[in-house]
Amino acid sequence: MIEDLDDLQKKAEDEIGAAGTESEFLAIRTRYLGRKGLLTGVLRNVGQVEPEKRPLFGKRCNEIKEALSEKIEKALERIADLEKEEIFLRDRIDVTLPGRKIKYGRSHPISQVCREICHIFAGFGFAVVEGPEVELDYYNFEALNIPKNHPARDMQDTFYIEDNIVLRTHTSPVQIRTMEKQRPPVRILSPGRVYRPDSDISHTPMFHQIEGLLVDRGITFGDLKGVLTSFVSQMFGADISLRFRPSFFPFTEPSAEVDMQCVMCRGEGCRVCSHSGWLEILGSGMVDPEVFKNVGYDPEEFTGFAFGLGLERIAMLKYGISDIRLFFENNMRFLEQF
Ligand code: 2U9
Repeated sequence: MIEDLDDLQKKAEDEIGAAGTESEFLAIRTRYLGRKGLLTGVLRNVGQVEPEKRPLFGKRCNEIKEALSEKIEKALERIADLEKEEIFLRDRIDVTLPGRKIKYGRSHPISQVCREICHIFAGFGFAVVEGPEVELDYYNFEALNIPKNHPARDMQDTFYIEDNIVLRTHTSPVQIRTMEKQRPPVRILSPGRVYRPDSDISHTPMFHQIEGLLVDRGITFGDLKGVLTSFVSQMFGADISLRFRPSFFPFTEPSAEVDMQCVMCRGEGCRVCSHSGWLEILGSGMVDPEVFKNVGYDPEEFTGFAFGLGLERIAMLKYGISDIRLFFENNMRFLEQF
């Protein structure tokens, strides 16, 4: 029996000597020292050994077990060390290399201008409200007092999805939806994308608008002038003069187009302002009583003003850009300038 143990140890040590990989060592460990291993099996059969030889037999068994175990564990440790070394060599970095420059992103100029305008009007107490870009004819035209035969409703001026459904041509539907849900006072700003089938140096089929609406008791044209004048002086400079030209929109009465002194030539006359000294920047007016009736407000009790401006136009004036299409080409050399 003891001789069998010597053979077993010799065989195991030969196998350990020949093994090289982690899985080979683990297999040897299982084969000899595992729960159903050869050495474990021999120990379990100690009852078959003559009683006087049992202590010696047990001692040998344990010695062999410890010796094999130690050899295998050492080999496994060596393999793990080698693996670590390999990973270290593979993943090591050259800390003396110059760092890679991080490219910072930035907001699109239209987003920057939008945020700036929203910020100025937040100072007057206006809240930002958004709404759907695919709109019902009712919200885009009907509720805004735009009659059935109005040219703006033409296929040439509006993208139709279906008979009754359009891509909104302005953000005014948002104000109608808000007034339907809420009683005055209303003080809202609605920025967003709008769509019109136009395409040239100053028109793109999709562009951005901001519209504002203020409704309360006793609101006058004087309030409109005060708010818009303060807005322009914060946006373009305190010394910029404004002029209000009479105009017409179906949803406001009276209506006015607002021009500011040319920011390029300060009113002297230049190419940008077509030598007039003035730049048109927004449209505005007192909300038409018909619009109030459509949302269930009593026009005898409430008055209000509204205005609308094109963000691309404001950005073009602010930064001296002459072609609107630059905003949509994603040319990095253009965008990096803002
Ligand atoms: C409601 C009532 C009235 C919004 C207004 C304008 C005048 C206007 C243009 C500016 C340049 C459109 O982007 S643009 O082409 N807008 O001139 N917009 S008054 O009036 C409203 C809006 C909502 C309920």
